[in-house]
Amino acid sequence: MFNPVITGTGVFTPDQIITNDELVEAFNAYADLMNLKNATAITAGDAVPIEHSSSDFIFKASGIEQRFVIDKTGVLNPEVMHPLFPERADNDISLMAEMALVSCKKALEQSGVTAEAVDLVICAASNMERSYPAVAIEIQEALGAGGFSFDMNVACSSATFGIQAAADMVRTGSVKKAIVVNPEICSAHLEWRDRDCHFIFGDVSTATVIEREEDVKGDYFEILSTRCATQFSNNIRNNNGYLRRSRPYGLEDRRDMQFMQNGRKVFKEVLPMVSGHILKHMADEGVSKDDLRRIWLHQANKSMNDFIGRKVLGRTPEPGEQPNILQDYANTSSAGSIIAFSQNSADLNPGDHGLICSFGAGYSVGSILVRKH
Ligand code: CO8
Repeated sequence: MFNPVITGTGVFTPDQIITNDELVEAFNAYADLMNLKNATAITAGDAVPIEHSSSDFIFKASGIEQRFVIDKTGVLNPEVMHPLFPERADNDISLMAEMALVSCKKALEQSGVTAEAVDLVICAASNMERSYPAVAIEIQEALGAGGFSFDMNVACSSATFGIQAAADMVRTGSVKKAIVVNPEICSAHLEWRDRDCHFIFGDVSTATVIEREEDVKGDYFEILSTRCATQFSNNIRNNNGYLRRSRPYGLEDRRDMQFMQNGRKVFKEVLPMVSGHILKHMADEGVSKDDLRRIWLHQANKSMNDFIGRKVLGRTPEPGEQPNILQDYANTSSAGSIIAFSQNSADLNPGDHGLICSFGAGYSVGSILVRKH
């Protein structure tokens, strides 16, 4: 058996930003356009007008101030309301692999590992841009890595579930150096025309290098323990899939072909599940709240994170104990807790404990207990 450790992380951030004000302006223009189009039906009481969105609501309800996206022109065009990506030939690198590559190279550079030495690539994300061949295998090829690769989807928990899978394989010796990469193009499966959720997501890619402790020379985090749990729920769902052509609705632009959620229920049901999961994980590993120097949580909602932080620590977390990045990135699905970890872990001292935790659709929750070496 070998001790699995994290030696590097990398973040690819798109260069386009949509602020809440820009987003709301575009949404409200879309709402006005649709209400004008449906004026007769609205007046007759056969249709309800689309209500305006508001930056104040978005910030108060979520803590989000802006999001990074691959393409803002389509999203902000009231006649389009989704990103527009140029088509790529099968021989060109795919969009997910292109983003993934940037984050992988940064993570490898931090860990001092060459791409050729990697013998496992897991592409763990909320959606894959195609069914097969696996995006992970394309990333492996583009990186020049060896070994084997596969795709994995556990929605927002994909990164932690991927890290558990990689850590277990490093521990048992079936692989030596793994990279878990999370290219999240959330803008393509968000319904930008729905004011209840149009502000929630952004695009990003994160990557984490996991290897054997005995092979490492620089700084690293020991992976002390990992834990994953799932419990079926329809409260976060997307019905798009390969059976679509065989259904009566075919290519119809139906609401359930994009991200859907019952946000209030998610909020209420996921909070006890996550805080209970973390407390049990810590208790089983003999790590007390006073041992925990930092918590890197999934980045969906500031109030949710504040609540979990208070439950886990038994008090309001001090600034920096539970860093949020959602104000800048919004919810980036599985990548959120890894961005928080990547950007807020360099200052930890040897012996300090921390916990990475993600949660979301499924429901799913994954936690990784780490110790700075
Ligand atoms: N502007 C103004 N008013 C609004 C807006 C808006 N944009 N949206 C809603 N309102 C109104 C509502 O109509 C409602 O009005 P009323 O009280 O008159 O009925 C009022 O504001 C309050 O609305 P809500 O009750 O919906 O507001 P909440 O306070 O519950 O906040 C949130 C909404 C922010 C969505 C909150 O419920 C939340 O964060 N819930 C948890 C969400 C969560 O964590 N989800 C996890 C999903 S991520 C995941 O698992 C990955 C999935 C795969 C990735 C998909 C990528 C696209």
